[in-house]
Amino acid sequence: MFCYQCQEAAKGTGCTIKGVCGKTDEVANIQDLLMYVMKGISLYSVKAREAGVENEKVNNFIMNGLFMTITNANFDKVKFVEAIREGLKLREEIKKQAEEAGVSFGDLHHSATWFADSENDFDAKARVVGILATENEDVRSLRELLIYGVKGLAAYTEHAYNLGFEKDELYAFMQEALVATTDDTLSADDLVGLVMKCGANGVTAMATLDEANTSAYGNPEVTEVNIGVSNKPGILISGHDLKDMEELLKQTEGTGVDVYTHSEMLPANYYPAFKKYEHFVGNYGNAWWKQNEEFETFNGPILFTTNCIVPPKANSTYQDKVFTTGSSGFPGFKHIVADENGKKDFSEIIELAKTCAAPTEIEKGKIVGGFAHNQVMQVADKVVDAVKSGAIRKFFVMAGCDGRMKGRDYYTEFAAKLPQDTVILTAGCAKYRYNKLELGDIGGIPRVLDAGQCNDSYSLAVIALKLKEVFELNDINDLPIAYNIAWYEQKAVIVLLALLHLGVKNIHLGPTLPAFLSPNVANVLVETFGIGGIGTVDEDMKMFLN
Ligand code: FSO
Ligand code: SF4
Repeated sequence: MFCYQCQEAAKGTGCTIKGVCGKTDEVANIQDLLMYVMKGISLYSVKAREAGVENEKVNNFIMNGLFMTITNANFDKVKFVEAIREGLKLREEIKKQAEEAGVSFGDLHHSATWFADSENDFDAKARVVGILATENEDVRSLRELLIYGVKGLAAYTEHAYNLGFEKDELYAFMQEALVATTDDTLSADDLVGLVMKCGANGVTAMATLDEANTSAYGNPEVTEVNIGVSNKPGILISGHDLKDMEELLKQTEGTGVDVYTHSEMLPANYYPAFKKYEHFVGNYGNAWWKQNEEFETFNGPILFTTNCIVPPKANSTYQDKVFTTGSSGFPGFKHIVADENGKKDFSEIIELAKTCAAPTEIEKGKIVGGFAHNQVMQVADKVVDAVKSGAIRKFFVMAGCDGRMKGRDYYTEFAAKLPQDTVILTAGCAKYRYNKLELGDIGGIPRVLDAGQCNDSYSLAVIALKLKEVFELNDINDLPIAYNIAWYEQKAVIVLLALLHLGVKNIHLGPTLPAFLSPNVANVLVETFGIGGIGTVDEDMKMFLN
C-alpha cells in the first residue's frame, strides 16, 4: 500500500505498512482499485456526456465511490469489492450508451479496458494501480491534489443530494477530474488549472449544501448546546449527514430514547427544525479522535453517518453497538441502507438503545454556536461597529479539522493567547480545540463564532465577502481577517481550494503541510497564494497581528 492523502500520513510522507488511521494494507489497495475503476468509467461517461448522454447511476456511483475512499470513512473490504464489481458493469453500460449515441473510442487508458471478475485478480491488479503508478513526483502530487479535492467535493455533493439538491456540473467535474489523472499529455499548468477549477466547484458544492440544509431545516441560529446528559438511554449520532439526523430524531420521538450528537454532528443543535425535539438532549464528547474513550462511557448505540471512524480497540466494549450508514462502513459494524424510497429504518438501533444504560456524564454545562452567515448578518451592524470602533481588531479563521496529533495543542494555545480584541471564526471539528475555553465576548459578540460543520466554512466565506462589501474594499485580503486553518482529511482540501478560488491569500495550514505536496507544487502554492505552515504560537501570533 501507499497512501498519503491525510494529515497523519506516516512520517509525514505516506503510510506503507498500515494506515495511521487504521486502514489495512488490503483495504488501502482495494480502494486504489476502486479509484482506478472509477477513472475507467469516467473515460466513457465524459464522452457520453458530450454526446448528450447523462447516466444518473454513473453519477451516483462515482460520487459515492469517491466518498467511500475518504480517510476513515469505510474500512470494509467487502464493500469495496462489491463496488468494483458494480463499477465494472456500469462501465460497460455507459460505454454502450456512448457508442449508441455515436461516440467512437480509439485507444483508451487501461483503466477503461481492464477487466477481472475474481477477487484474487482484484488484489493483484490493486497492487499496481495505486498512487505510485505515476512516476513523476510533481505530476503525481498535482493529480492527487486534484483527486483529494474531488473526494471532498463528492462528500458535500452527496449530503446535498440526500436532501434532493443536485447540480449536474458537479458530477461532470468529478468525472472530468478523474479522466485528467489518466492523461499523460496534460502539462503541470493544465493540472494546476484543474485544481483551481476544483476550488470553484467546491464553492458551488458548499453553496448547494448550504441551500439544501437551510431549506430543509431552517437557518442555524445562536444556540446554547447542553454538553451534559439526561437519565434516559441515548443514541449518539456522528458524521455530517443532516438527513440521517432528521430521520433519527423522528424515529426516536416518543420512544423514551434520547439523541445526542458527537463531533461534527454538533451543529445539528443549531437548526430550528431539530431544536423542536425535546428528546434531542445536546452534544456528548468532543472531536472524532476521542471516540474510543467517549463511546465507552456513552453506554448506548452509535450511528456513523459519514467518516471519521476510529477502529475500536481490541478490549473495547461498544463494538456491538456501532452502526454505519451511507458511505461509511467498518467490518463488524451493522450497516443500514436506505430502501427504494430513500427511507432508512433505525428501529434496530432504537431497540438496542432501550436495553442500554443512560450515558455517563463526562462534562456538564453549555457551549454556544450557530453563527452561520444568516445569523451573523442579523447582527452585522454590531460587528461592523465593533470593527470601526477598534473593539474588534482582527478576526481569525481557525476552521478545519481536529486530530490526534500532539502538535495540535498549538491551536488550543493559540486561541487562548489571542488578544481580547480578536474574534475566532470557526467551522468543522477544529473547534473542539478551544470551544470549551472561557474566551468571553466583545460587547456581546462571543469571541468564538462557530458557523457549523466543515462545509459551513462556506458561511465564513459569505461573511467575509459581505464585510468586504460593507467596508467598500476591492480585495478580500484587505479585510482584518487572518487564516490559521487546521486540516486532517480531504474535505479540508476542498475547503482550502474553495477559499483559494475566492481569492483568499496567505492561508496558514497546520499542524503539518500535506505529504502529497511535492516541493515544487508546494512552491507554486507558496508563491501564488502565499500559503504557509505554522511555527510556534508566539512567533505566529506576532506575524498574524502585524
Ligand atoms: Fe472533522 Fe472528520 Fe468535517 Fe473532516 S469530523 S475531520 S474535514 O471528517 O469533515 O471536520
Ligand atoms: Fe495513512 Fe491517512 Fe492514508 Fe490513513 S488516510 S493510510 S492515515 S495517509
